[in-house]
Amino acid sequence: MSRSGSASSPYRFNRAIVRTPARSVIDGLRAGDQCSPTYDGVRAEHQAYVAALEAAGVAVTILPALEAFPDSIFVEDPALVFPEGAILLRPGAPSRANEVQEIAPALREVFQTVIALPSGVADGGDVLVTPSNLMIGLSNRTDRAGANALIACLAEFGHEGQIVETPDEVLHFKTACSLLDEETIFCTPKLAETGVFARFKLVVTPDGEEAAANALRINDVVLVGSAFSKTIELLDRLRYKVVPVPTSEIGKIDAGLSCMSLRWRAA
Ligand code: CIR
Repeated sequence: MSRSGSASSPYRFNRAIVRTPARSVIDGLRAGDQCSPTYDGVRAEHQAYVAALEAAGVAVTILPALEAFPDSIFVEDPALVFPEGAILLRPGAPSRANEVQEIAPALREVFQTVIALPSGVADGGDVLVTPSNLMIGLSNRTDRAGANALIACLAEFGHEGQIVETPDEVLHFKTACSLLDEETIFCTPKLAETGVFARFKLVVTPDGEEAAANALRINDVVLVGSAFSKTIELLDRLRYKVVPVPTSEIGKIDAGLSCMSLRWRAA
């Protein structure tokens, strides 16, 4: 397969939804004891991200900030979207559960079919869309009940789900991996060692740059955190068109590049 991808490829997008960060983003969840990001820093990173999506050919809908939900900038987690419709998820962090009601009206405006996960918990950050199926990582945010319920929801859209394990000490499955093209995954050495990506070619994150694994392929480019110079050099050498985007502030609250948008290809 070429590095550009076919029309139905999982990274050909022309629409995206994002949400403006709230001032409360400084209180966003984090697993470690990292210091808080600044609001201005997150806002600047968010603006750079939206500009990168637009430059990649995506029309971006920007939803208003939600002060009551510090992590609501991470719209990837409460829903999954496809050209055929959307699935409202059940985020695993209690403080994020009601983000679903907040994003639902925006999804109902653009998708004729919107279904809701009936049980369990599941975050969009645990779902990696590949050309052949959707890999669903079990994590602290996605349990087996949620993953099984999600597989049933995916079937309604004609998609297949596969349950996999998320390595310990990472928030979401996609914290540790991303799709570079239809046959290549970029992931941490720890995730590579599990063998879960046996059907793919693998590119492994350089030493000390494991956090770069949450890159984002959009159309012809790969967005990569701008602090990850070894990753940028590596992917550049492999002839990907790399677009560095700043992520050091959102990184303090365990986020990366996929988290800040819901993306799909509209007809
Ligand atoms: C959280 O813990 O939920 C947020 N601070 C970060 C969410 C990142 N989302 C993602 O990886 N999909």
